[in-house]
Amino acid sequence: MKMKFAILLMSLWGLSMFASLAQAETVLELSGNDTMQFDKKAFDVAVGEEIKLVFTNKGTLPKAAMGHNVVILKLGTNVMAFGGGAISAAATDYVPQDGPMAAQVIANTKVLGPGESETITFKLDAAGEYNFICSFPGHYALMKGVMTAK
Ligand SMILES: [Cu+2]
Repeated sequence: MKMKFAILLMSLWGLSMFASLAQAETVLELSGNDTMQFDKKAFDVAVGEEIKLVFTNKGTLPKAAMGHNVVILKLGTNVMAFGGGAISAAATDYVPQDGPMAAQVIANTKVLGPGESETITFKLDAAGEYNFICSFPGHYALMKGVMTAK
């Protein structure tokens, strides 16, 4: 009887190991700083895999002056047009919530102040080069990078 229970426990453990392997996810870490820079400009990820992006503002300047966010943009989005247009969405952390620009956003963080961190989860469903930017006014020219899904 005890033996059967042990076997049951072992097989449950095996199942949970398998489940955690099947749900493998990619964890990416990115930060922004007071000199208006991301610490990384390029990531390689797998198509369809769950991506966990941990974004941290490592700066010390006040959020109103040097806040940062991350916006992952759909394939084919014009970064300059999006960055310019996003300025009008101040009430929603410079991420438009309706219209054609909202449809260009795959995922985004809020605008973070000094020392703040936020984790977002998303998937990239097709191979290609996805731009990411900070859409805080004036930052997208410097704060941008590419996430390549293969
Ligand atoms: Cu920024």
